[in-house]
Amino acid sequence: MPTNRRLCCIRQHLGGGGSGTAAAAPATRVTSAPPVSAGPAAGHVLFGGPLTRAVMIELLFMEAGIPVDVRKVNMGQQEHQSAEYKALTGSATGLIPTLVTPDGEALYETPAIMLHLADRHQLTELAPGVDDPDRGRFLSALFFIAGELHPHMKRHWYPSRYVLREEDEAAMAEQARQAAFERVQDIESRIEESGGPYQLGTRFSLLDICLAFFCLPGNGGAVGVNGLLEGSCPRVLECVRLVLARPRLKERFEHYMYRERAEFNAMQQQ
Ligand SMILES: N[C@@H](CCC(=O)N[C@@H](CS)C(=O)NCC(=O)O)C(=O)O
Repeated sequence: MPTNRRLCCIRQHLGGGGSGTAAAAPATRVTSAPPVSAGPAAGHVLFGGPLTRAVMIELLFMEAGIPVDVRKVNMGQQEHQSAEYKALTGSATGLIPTLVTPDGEALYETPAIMLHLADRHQLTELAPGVDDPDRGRFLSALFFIAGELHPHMKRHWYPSRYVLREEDEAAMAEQARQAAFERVQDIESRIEESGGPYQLGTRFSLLDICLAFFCLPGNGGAVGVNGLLEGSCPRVLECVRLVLARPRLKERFEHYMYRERAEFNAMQQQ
């Protein structure tokens, strides 16, 4: 669909083009139903849902204190594959998340969205600006997570997509987990080089939110399970612990880790 038509379509779904920000809105407003269509929005609208990486973007909004309207897409019921969601996001693959900006632009790819928000809102404490000496290694680390760590996690979570025979699925999942683990070991070395405790040394950044998401304790099938990181990646684990304890993020992380699975399951009953 040509961009202009798509923007038009998104505006229609959101009840207007919107401009400016929703200053009076609470920092995060979660809409549960109806998920994909739904209501006017003047600020950012994040199409996410339980157990998706949209939470990383939500956490960035929270850390920055910027309001966002989160709309839940029911992934278990394949809502991300619906014509409505695909039209809304202008994507044939229907991946989650999509961020619709106040200008009606539909943005995709989680790290790109996070970087864009940081640049646009000058959140230089979360992402070093273009003139900052830390920018180069920040970008390397961000692209490493997006291009190296994440694809292996996806292989681990969806092994059936990568094998021809069902009996190879378990081996594929394990091989992918090992490959992801090697990437996390690289991150461990880089934290050590930087002096820690974060990926940019003493400087917390959005990189650490991304790392925490992939290395959360008990994050269904992530590299943290089965003790792979314990004993071998103490710096990564310490970084994750610090991120989880951040006052603005703590509650959302806890919800993600301990209650979101139940929420995901409940949505399947609807
Ligand atoms: N590279 C994309 C990946 C998006 C992605 O894989 N999202 C998952 C949910 S966390 C999804 O849509 N899964 C459904 C599927 O792959 O069919 C990003 O970083 O945003």
